[in-house]
Amino acid sequence: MKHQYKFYGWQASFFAGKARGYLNYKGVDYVEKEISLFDILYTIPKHTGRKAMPALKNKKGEWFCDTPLMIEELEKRHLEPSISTDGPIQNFVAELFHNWVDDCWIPIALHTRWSYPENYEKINREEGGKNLMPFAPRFIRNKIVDKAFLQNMLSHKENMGFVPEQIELFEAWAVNLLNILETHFSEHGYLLGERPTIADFALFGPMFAHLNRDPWPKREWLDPRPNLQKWVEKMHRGQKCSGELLLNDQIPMTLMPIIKIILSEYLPFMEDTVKETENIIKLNQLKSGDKLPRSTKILSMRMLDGQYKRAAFTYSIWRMQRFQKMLADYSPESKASLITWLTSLGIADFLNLNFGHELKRDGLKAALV
Ligand SMILES: N[C@@H](CCC(=O)N[C@@H](CS)C(=O)NCC(=O)O)C(=O)O
Repeated sequence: MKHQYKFYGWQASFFAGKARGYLNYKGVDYVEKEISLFDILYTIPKHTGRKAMPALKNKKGEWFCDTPLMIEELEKRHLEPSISTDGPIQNFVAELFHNWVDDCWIPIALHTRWSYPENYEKINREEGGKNLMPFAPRFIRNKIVDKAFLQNMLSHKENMGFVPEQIELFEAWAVNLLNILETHFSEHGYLLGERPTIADFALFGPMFAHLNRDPWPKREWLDPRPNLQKWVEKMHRGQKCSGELLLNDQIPMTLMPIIKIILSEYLPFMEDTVKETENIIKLNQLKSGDKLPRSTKILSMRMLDGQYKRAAFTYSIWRMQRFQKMLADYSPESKASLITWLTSLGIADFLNLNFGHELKRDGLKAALV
C-alpha cells in the first residue's frame, strides 16, 4: 500500500463524508476506494463486523469503523491541526451536537434524497451502479441498484417519518435549522469559532454527501444560502485555519438557537427512547450480551409546534451513554463550570439522567454489556 490509509466510502455517503472531511482537514495521507459489491458484502464485514461505510484500513492492516470511534482513534495518531475544544462547555456542546447530527440529520438526508426522484435519476443510480459493479453493462447495473437501493430506501420512509402527512412540518423544521446556520456562518467561520471541531465534521457529513450534492436540496436549500454553502466547500477542501475558537469557553450566540432546539427536542426524545429500550429489554428478557434491534417502534419527537413520528435508534442510546461517561471524567472545576451553564439553560440534571442498562456498540445497533 503506497498511502498510509485506504478509505472505503462513497461520495454519496453521509458518514463517509464526515470522515473524509476529517481526513482532509488533518492532511492525512489516504487513497479513496469506491466500495464495490464485493467490498460491501465481503471485505468490509469481514474486517469491521458490519455492512456499512465508511471503513478505513492502515498500512499495518488495522481496520477502523464507526466514525466517532474512527476519529477518536485517529486523534491519538494525528495530533495536528487540533480539533479539540478549549473548555468544558464547548466540549459539551460539540459532542452533543455531534450525537444529534448523527441521529436527527439521517431523516433529513434520506428525505431530501429519496422523496425527490431527480436525485436518484440524475446522480445516485448511475454512481451507485458504477461503484457496485464497475464492469457490468449499464442496464444490469440499473436493475441491481434499483433493487438494492430504491426499494430498500423507500422502506425507511415510514420508520424515519418522511411520509406525506409529516413533510410540511419536517421541511419547515429543517429549513429553520438551515436559516439558523446561514446566519451563524455569516458571522463565524465554523460552528464554535474560527476553526473546526467534531461538531463541524458531523454536520459536514449530511451537508456534503446529500444536501450540497443531490440536485434537489442543492438547488432548493443550499444554493440560496451562500454562507452555509461556502462553509461546506471549505470543509471539503480541508482548508487549513489559523483562527481560534471563541475565547473563555464561550458558545456563539448565533449557535444558541440550535443548542436550545437540541435540548428541548432531542433530549426528551432520547429519554423516551431509553424508556422504550428498557421495555424491549424487559419484554424479551434480554440479558448481558444480547443484541437490541436497530430501531424501536415509532415514537414521537417534538418539532417546532408539532410532533414528529419516527422510530429511534438504539445505537443513539449507546452514544449518549458514551457522552455521559466522557462528562463524568471532567475535573471538579470543569464540572462546576458546565453545571453553572446548564443551570442557566434549565437542564442542570442532564449529568444525572438515567440512560438505562449499560449498552455497547454492535455494528449499527447496540447490545447489552
Ligand atoms: N454509526 C456509523 C453509521 C454508518 C452508516 O450508517 N453508514 C451508512 C452509509 S452513510 C451505511 O453504510 N448504511 C448501511 C445500512 O444502513 O445498512 C458511523 O458513524 O460510521
